[in-house]
Amino acid sequence: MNTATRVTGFLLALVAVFGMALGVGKAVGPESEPAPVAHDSHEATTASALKTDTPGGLMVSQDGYTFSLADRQATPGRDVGVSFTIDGPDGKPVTEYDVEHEKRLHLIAVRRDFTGFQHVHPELDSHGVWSTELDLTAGQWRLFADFKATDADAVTLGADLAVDGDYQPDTTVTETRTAEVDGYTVTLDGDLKAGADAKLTLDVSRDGKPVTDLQPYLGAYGHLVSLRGGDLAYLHVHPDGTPGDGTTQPGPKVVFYAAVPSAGTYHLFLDFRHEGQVRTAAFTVSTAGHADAAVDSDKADDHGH
Ligand SMILES: [Cu+2]
Repeated sequence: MNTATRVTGFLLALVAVFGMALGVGKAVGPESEPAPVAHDSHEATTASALKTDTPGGLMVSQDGYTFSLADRQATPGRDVGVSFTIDGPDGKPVTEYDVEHEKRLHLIAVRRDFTGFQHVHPELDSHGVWSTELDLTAGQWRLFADFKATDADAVTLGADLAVDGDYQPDTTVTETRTAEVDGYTVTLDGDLKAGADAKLTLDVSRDGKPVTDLQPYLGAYGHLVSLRGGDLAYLHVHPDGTPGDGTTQPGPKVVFYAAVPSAGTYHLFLDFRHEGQVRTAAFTVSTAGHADAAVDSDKADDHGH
């Protein structure tokens, strides 16, 4: 049972007790007419007060759309064929999508222990079947389909893919603010804040020299995917500023404003493009203060390091 469910249950119990108290008050009062039943309105108020936006990627089905993998199991390999459909409210595969960030669907694959990450753009056939190839190692993988069906809201659905073989999960969680990839060094500056926008500055250099000619990738100088430690809640963040807007520089710094949903540890993956190739830099950062701090951005500020 998750915290929200527990809290809801507790509040509903309170409402029930409160309702009974009202009933008792009425019963022993001067007028012995039946107590009005107020449960429904109380419950409705309580439920709406508790409703929070669920982060993306936690559900396989949402708003009538279902992420349906052709196979939930795969064998490891460099070019493993993966296909799936997004089934719509009528139960049939969706064939009409809106283009977002230059693509109709973004597929992110991450091994659940964060040791593998890929961001690919599958091909859609006329029957609504998406196909791509992934580089998969043995282990439990989470696939995220980030898309907007035509005439519907954008949504990110998540589905698990089990990849055969023995593997040792990497359970170490180490704060990582400097990433090395193919001779590039990317540093991350800024602190995440629970429930509030935090400015994150990513700085790209190669051989100690700042990279000042980043290339637009999918309409931006970088794409940042944030996955929450523990459940892989998904957040896709775009940089502040657009290539060609007259003020946004092509590096070495790329600025993002990210609002993570709760206190905790987050795994961040930056996709950037330089000299025609897209690379991914991976970071691990916790919200300011302690990872188990209350979900309260003011308190998180007080604990800042
Ligand atoms: Cu994409």
